[in-house]
Amino acid sequence: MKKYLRNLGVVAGLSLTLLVAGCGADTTSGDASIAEQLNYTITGIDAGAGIMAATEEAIEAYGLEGYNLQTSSSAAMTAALAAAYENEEPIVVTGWTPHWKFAKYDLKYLEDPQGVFGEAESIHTIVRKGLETDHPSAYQVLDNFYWEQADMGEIMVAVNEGADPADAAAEWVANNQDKVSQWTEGVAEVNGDKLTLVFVAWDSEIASTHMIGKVLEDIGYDVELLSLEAAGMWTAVATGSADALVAAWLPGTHAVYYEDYKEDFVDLGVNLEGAAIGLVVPAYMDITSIEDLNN
Ligand code: PBE
Repeated sequence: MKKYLRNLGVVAGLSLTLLVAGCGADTTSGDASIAEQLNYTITGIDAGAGIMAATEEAIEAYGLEGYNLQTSSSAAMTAALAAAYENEEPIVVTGWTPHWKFAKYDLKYLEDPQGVFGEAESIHTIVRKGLETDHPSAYQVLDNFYWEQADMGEIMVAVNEGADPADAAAEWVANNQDKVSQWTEGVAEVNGDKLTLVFVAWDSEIASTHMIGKVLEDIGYDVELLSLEAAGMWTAVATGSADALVAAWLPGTHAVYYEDYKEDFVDLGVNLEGAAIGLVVPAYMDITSIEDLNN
């Protein structure tokens, strides 16, 4: 009987500890290290994204070996961010700009003193060889396409608020005929020629691909938008099974894909400037640098 009581005491003590540990999963907790608070987890996205390879490099470079980079998807990452943010819980995600999350939440990039995530990036338009001869109108529009972060942001925010990407893109095109007409000016209309645009379901690329697809439709193309993994997207254009992508993050994020295929596509240059990738945390977290993840 005595022994039984003692065991009960141990169990009660244990559950109390568990309870306390459970409560400790927020940033105000006293003793848990940053790594413990984060459960040694970096919330990632799809495996083929350049930012995932960069994060693996960062784990190595900053000695974060205990951490696990979780592979998921853009949608799962933003869902995890939303849930943590709502409860002011610690979280670190693979993040990038442009992205609607910075408009919706108060977030910060962790400093990257070793420069693993590189400097500012540009997003390029890449087309298959032969597109200029086969579909000169599409080639010209894709070559002319250039917009600003705020433009892409309008579509991304609308989609995040529940709009269908095609509807949000069409609305942006309707409201921005001054810009769109600069891309289409003097371009001959076509009559139902088929075009395939490939992209990855990253929020930024969902926005840009639907937008340019709508512009091409408006000059008469029959446009198919195909969502693939990152490697598949690059392969499709390099092998000519797709016509174009507007989702090439350079010079860093997609360097591996670019190098692999650089003889096999045409780079039409920048369509958006000032993009960036890195590790992102809510502003309420009391850390400033990737190095602090070791604390
Ligand atoms: N991203 C968005 C991609 C490129 C566009 C940053 C998630 C990547 O990491 O490959």
